[in-house]
Amino acid sequence: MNEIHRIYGEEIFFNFQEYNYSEIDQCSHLVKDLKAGNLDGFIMKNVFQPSEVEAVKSFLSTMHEDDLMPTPSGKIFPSPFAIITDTAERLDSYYSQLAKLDVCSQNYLPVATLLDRLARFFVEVGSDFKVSIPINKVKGKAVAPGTFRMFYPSMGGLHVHCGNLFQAQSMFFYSLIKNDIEMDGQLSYFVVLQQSESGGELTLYDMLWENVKRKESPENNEFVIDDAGNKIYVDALKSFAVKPQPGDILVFSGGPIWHRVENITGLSPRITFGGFLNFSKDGEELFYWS
Ligand SMILES: O=C(O)CCC(=O)C(=O)O
Repeated sequence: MNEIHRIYGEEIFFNFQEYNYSEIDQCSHLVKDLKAGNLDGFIMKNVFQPSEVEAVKSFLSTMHEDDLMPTPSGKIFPSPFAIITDTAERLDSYYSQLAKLDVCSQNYLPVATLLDRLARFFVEVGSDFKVSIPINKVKGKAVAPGTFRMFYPSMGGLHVHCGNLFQAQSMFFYSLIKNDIEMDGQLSYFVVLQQSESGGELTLYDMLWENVKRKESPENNEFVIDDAGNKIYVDALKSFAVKPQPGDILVFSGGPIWHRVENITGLSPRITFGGFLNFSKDGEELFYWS
């Protein structure tokens, strides 16, 4: 059988590594390495068994369309923090969606397994940190640990972005968080539940937040704007691709590294459960959320 290449391209110019969940005992330093900048990303293979992945997908297929929030390239559940812009109403709507995820995890073992294993995984790879989900100080409740993201074929994937841009755009959300989260250099994570047959890979560009902090519009997928005001066309940049497989978890420096999810060109949607990670300002804690 041909070996599946999860990290590929002419030149892998960031430090991206692959591990297997069977060797998790030796991986407790990975988050520390990401924080120190010695590592830029890693794929932990086979964190979930194929039967566990299938069970979560079966659960998703039973969800009501109304519970899935449309996005430019598919659907998301529960609502992402980006919807909390300024009003209490939006905060209520965020929490009413999140309550549905809580109900699902109480009633469906596969969802509980997903959330529990993920929490354990972050402790395993981030053993130097206290790991938790941030608390919203208005509601006194944790925010979402992650979101299910469905990317449908031919809808364009996820346009070029980096996490620091999102964090800068969502100041209101962060002002409502009790914990002291760093506002730069966040990490991204996602669990793959279904890969598209073609397309859907994550492209990482040789371009960092320290030089480029702007886009013309969120929709633009061709160029970004550097600190001197020049347009940088992403197709002209060096890049490589990462395509973790169902059951794998990818964690990477999505805050500073500009990246995008390629258009899905196969028939099957790409399905992930993911979010972001960052440290407390004193560097002692690790938070994850979406
Ligand atoms: O959920 C995904 O697959 C996309 C992840 C991503 O682009 C990000 O975390 O910034």
